Amino acid sequence: MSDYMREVLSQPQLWRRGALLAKEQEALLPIPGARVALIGCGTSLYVAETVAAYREARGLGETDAFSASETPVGRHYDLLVAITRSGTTTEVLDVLRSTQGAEPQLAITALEGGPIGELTRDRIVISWADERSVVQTRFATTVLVILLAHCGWDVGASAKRAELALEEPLPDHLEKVSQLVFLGRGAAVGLAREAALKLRETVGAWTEAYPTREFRHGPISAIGPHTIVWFLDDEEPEIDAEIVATGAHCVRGSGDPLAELVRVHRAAGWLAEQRGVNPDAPRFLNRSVILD
Ligand code: F1P
Repeated sequence: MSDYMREVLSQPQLWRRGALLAKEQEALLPIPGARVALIGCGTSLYVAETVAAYREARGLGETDAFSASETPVGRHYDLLVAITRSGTTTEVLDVLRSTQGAEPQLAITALEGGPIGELTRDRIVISWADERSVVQTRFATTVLVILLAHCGWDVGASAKRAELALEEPLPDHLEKVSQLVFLGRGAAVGLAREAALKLRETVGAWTEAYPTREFRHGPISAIGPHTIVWFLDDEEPEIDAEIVATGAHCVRGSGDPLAELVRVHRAAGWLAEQRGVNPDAPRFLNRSVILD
């Protein structure tokens, strides 16, 4: 079995540990009402987007998410949360360096020490969720559950649902389609983007992701029998008929977007196997992007 698949399968168990850690580390996590910015690159950016949408929807305070490289200069937040598995990503370290002293910072990482350890005082280090894979799954979703649990997400229910997602049949037509489009609303938008990234990283698939209501505003023109449109949540069921009318295949899962992401992780592993691709050796991708 690939490292990638082994790590995918370990998620529900790690999520339960993550939910406990959220309680233990409560003092480091954003207090209600605080203005918070979350930053990251790649997978970590989509984790940031998901948490930002959920926290704000729960009325816990203004929450922004930025790609580390595009973090606006000169804004003030009560807390800057940097998410980075490797703890070495240049753009993330640059933001931490340039905002040091201006606002409190929290790093969530898998790395003990290293550059991130030198730069930040407050850290949540989850080396037990680290991965051998270049492609992130369980580190990212464990960070997600720590931050979502802190905002009231029922992680126990998602972990149970994810256990089923590890067994459930994968969607039909997976092997035949050439385009996969992921949709969702609210917190599921970031998860849809993460789902799309996973299939690009593992099998180089043509994937896209949008907020569900955005999909009618152009992207729907490009789909047809060659497409699976896969919803991470159960919102907006009335759009399904419009999708089916194009000839595309519509997939909806349990409605729990975190658990559905796990089904997407499995789909990526399965597709890799079908196509003879090694998910542990993604094309042109490194564990961390370190710029000169
Ligand atoms: C983020 C990242 C991942 C990507 C790949 C390379 O790194 O860009 O999103 O999937 O694994 O690294 P990090 O800052 O979270 O270590």
